[in-house]
Amino acid sequence: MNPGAPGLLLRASRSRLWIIPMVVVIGVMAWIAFGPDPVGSPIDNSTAEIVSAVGAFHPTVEHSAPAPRPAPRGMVWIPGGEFSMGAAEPADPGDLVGMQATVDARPIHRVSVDGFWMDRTEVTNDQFAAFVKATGYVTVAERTPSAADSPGAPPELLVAGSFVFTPPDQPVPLDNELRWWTYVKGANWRHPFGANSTIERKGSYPVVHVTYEDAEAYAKWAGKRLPTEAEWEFAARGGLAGRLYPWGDQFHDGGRQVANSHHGHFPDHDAGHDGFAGIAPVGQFAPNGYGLFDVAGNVWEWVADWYRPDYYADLAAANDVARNPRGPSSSHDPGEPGVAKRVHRGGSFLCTDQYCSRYMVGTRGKGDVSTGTNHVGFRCVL
Ligand SMILES: [Ca+2]
Repeated sequence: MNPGAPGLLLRASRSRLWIIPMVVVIGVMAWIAFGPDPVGSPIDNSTAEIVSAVGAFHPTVEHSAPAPRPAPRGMVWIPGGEFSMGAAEPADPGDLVGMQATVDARPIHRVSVDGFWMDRTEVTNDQFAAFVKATGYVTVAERTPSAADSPGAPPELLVAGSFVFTPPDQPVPLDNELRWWTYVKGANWRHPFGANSTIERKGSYPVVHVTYEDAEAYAKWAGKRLPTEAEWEFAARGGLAGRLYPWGDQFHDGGRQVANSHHGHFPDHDAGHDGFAGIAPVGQFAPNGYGLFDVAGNVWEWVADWYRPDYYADLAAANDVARNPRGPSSSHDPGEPGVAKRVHRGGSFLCTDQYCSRYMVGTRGKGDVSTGTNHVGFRCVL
């Protein structure tokens, strides 16, 4: 999934929780998982060759057709158009944990998407509650994993729950995410920190602990769908081209707080300098050029594309301009082969330049489709 997000274990399905004791093995595997993608674009110490491998940004050219009417409630019109997709900065082969853009976001390539409506904010607890009330839907985290789905798992681990960020009380090495992620019995969208927690008076917070299946079910009920990765990035860039963030090139914009990220020392101390230690209600920071809130930080967002680190390279090789790309036909993460993953976008309240600066608009995350956490949510398009 995402650095600063639950890692290899969290990316592993809930059905494989029995590997929790394999901390040493997982630590080694996590190191592999966060290492340079073996299938990604080549990185060379020569500047010229780096530029060649990474590609270059060109201006965004929006479609000129006006927005259809009427506007759906809570959504904004994204005009679509042609843009440069991906991330260039920096080309650091020593970046092993995703502090910067990783090679799976390269090369920068030209993409065209049609216009669409997009939720202004991430789906909130109130919105998700309305869906559950209307349908009786039970999320994956609320279901007890079956022994059949979890071969070899000890019975005591076959309990409904989800992964919760649990900061250690002192600085820890960043080579093993199990130091700050814990599988908590009873954690789910209604109880983000476990059975004794609540979302009372948190109706405007983004819903979390949703798997891909949960997000899709909500979208279908709402008459919407999840965005493709290309739609998400076009929208998040807000009409700008080649900027590091949805608002420009500086994360700390003259002291103005721009997004909910992790301040202080990761993972043990979130100083909350942006006003929020942990998750924030939606819409607390300025929107981007298209009127979208929180496309950087707060919670990661599921998008529809399967994850492959080599997808951008394949797409660029086959198209001068890729039109409405929908992702690869199947998932493959060399760090965890065999685990079905979809792409996550936007970073979360745990992103920090000390560990995972994936609030950068062109960067990518990934997650096991059957795993939700308390920093992954979604928004819909139409
Ligand atoms: Ca924060």
